[in-house]
Amino acid sequence: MEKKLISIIGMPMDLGQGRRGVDMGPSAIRYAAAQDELIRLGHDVEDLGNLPVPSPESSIIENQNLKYLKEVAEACEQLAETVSQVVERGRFPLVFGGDHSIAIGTIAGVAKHYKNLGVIWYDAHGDLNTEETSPSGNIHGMSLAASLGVGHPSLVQCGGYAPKVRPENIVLIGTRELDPGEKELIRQLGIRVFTMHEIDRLGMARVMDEAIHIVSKDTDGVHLSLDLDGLDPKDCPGVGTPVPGGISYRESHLAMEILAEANILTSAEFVEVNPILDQANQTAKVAVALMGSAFGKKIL
Ligand code: NNH
Ligand code: MN
Ligand code: MN
Ligand code: MN
Repeated sequence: MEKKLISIIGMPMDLGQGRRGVDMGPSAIRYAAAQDELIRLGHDVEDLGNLPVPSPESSIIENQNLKYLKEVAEACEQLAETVSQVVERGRFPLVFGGDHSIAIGTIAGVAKHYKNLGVIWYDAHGDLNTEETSPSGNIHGMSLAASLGVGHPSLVQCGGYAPKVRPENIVLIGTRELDPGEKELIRQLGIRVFTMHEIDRLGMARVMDEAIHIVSKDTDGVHLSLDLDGLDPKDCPGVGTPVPGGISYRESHLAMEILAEANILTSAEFVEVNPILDQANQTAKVAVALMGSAFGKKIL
């Protein structure tokens, strides 16, 4: 892989979901030596530090169906601005979460630089809820819907424009838990979903080949949004909403290696690492290992 100019941005967000600790995700990923790993692979890496995100103690829930809406929306606006500046400087935005609500900001910052952005949503969940369909009111379960232009205006309009992505340019990988409203939206929009069933049946190599075909057809950029709960909880215990029967460590490395070979990524985020729920920072270490593969690390 050619040398990439990478800018790390930390987003210590935990307002988009219900459990404390995911705000320490960026520190945990840094502690697992993300920057060193990328530098070892020959890339130019700068770390822009963390953006300020309010804590739950200094915030109030005004709407149980859209918890911390104002705070999440404001923080995502800031992230969008920072990410956009990184792209303008010709660099690759690499965002460390934080819960998955931050994807609203990352994608808002990236998508305005592309005519058609492809998105790979690597996750146990669809994150395709709205305030009407969400069982929890947690915004981390709404971030892909918002990027598609579906949901509350404060989220949908992040960055001042909408939608960010078209349904035909996104793929979900590793899906195994969808709420009824999410299934309906998937059917309505015709989104391609590679559930665990497809991964078991076709194998990860074929799934990635098909996924890459979809996200790179008629697109000029591809964003990887990797929720660590897409992996099996045995490999990644440090996540807020673990779902058994997930993508294995090896399958995930293969997926990242195939992405590196295709060389299509223009931005990425690694989210939902919760060191409080983790075992000896294992989940952050997996995140860094996968980053290595996505950025060109080979065994031989
Ligand atoms: N679908 C559930 C919700 O919307 C859970 C979402 N949790 C996630 N998403 N971790 O990736 O509340
Ligand atoms: Mn998610
Ligand atoms: Mn998830
Ligand atoms: Mn397309």
